[in-house]
Amino acid sequence: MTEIPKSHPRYASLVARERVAEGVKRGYTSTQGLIAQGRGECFDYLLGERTTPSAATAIRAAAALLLLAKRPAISVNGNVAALVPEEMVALAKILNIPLEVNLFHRSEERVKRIADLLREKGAEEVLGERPDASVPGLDHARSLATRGGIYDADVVLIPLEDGDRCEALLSMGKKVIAIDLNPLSRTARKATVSIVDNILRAVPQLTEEIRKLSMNPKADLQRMVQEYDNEKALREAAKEIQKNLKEQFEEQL
Ligand code: PTJ
Repeated sequence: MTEIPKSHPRYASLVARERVAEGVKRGYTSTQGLIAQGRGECFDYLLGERTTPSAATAIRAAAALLLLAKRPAISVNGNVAALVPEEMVALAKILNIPLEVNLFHRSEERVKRIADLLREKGAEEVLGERPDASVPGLDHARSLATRGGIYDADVVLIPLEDGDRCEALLSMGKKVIAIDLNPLSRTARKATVSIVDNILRAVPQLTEEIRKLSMNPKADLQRMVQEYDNEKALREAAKEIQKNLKEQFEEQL
């Protein structure tokens, strides 16, 4: 990987870019994943590259939803594997559930490489190499699912994807948590809880929030989920973008 000096003003963003480029070289990430990263970077810039108050609220609601779930599941694609493999393993561990590799640009080789990477990072169980079920209504590889994993889950975390799987999972009666920097994406707009934040910041905070809330009474968690309004959170994210842009330009005038 290219050495990025810590003093570089765009250090975090450049390191993330290097990780995704390295993911392509090592065969975890699709070449299309580079474009997805670019789109994410752009929205992160507009949001001010920080966890906004509305994203923090969404992270809390997502933590409560995952703690209340009977069978939560976590989906991992090529970008997620390149950016936060250890952090996804830590999240799966605190929830005591497997990770499931699910790819849009699926190749068996890439699924295996990602599963091996997650195992190398300490994952106890990785699903997705032998899918045995299919999410109805989808005619692409993302429909592939595993019984005991995404297929039977009541709550599914789907980071970094924009498409029709969110709706298909909702149609199966599941609740869906998205992590997506683009508040306008189809997935963000349809999900039960959309965390509009960079996955690099969101996943460690989600794990920490789960740890903090794990001793809370069930009624408290239920209240947090009930009080959460995804449409409102997305409106807030759009307002944060407007506010940030305004401040940036006012400073320069
Ligand atoms: O590995 P595969 O084959 O499953 O493919 C993965 C990609 C990401 C290429 C595929 O799912 C795809 O094409 O996704 P989209 O439609 O580009 O959607 C990705 C979404 O993630 C976009 O809305 C981006 O804004 C968002 N995004 C990108 N990078 C980040 C992000 N959100 C949070 N954190 C990021 N670092």
